[in-house]
Amino acid sequence: MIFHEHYTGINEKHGPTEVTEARKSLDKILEWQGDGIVEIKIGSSVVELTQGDITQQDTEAIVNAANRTLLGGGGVDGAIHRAAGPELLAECRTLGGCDTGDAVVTRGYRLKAKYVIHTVGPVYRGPDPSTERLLESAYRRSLEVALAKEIRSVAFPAISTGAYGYPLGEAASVALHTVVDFLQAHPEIKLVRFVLFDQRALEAFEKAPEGLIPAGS
Ligand code: AR6
Repeated sequence: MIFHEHYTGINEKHGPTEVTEARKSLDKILEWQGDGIVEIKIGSSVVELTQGDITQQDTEAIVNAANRTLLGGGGVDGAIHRAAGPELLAECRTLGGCDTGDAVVTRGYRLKAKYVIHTVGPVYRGPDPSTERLLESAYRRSLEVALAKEIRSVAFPAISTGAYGYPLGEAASVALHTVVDFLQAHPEIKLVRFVLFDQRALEAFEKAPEGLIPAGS
């Protein structure tokens, strides 16, 4: 029911046509691949859900769950800086930070990914529509930045679900819905891969699309 309420919220915001399209796509999307990857087809694009380490991804860009200083931290942020090498921090120092819900891009240095898109998710302090909008914005701005760089494949971690405390189920629902909406409008991006660090996060993301489809539709 939480998911249904969230879905209704999106409905109010984006209008009925887009939601109907999203519902249709989500309805036939979950495909279980043999190697433990779940695929969701959105037109000619694909959303993948997989368990793993974001620093190892070979997508053109990986997304960093950063903080507003962009000067590093723990979690995904620490892992990405360690894997990319000190040149990444040097470039981040030139950027002057990033607002919550916004995103900026740097090179990937020693990573397989050519680019790192740094976004800042909200700190969770209880259910609040403005917090949810900031999480949506973090995903959407990351994809807008990717589009502007003509990046075609992007890997995301579960933004805000670690140090920032966003509950996994709610975060998964916001993340998937925002990405699906974006890919429907921008088929130039061919692959969005959610790289979930543990089984619990993967399961939350696998459950999210079911919840986005109201019962009986
Ligand atoms: N690959 C994929 N996911 C990971 C990895 C990894 N290598 N490591 C952790 N996770 P967090 P936030 C998962 O805390 O909540 C930093 O200090 C983790 O299990 O990295 O947005 C920043 O500098 C969780 O599900 O990011 C900020 O200060 C998810 O990634 C702050 O933390 C996000 O956890 C941002 O907090």
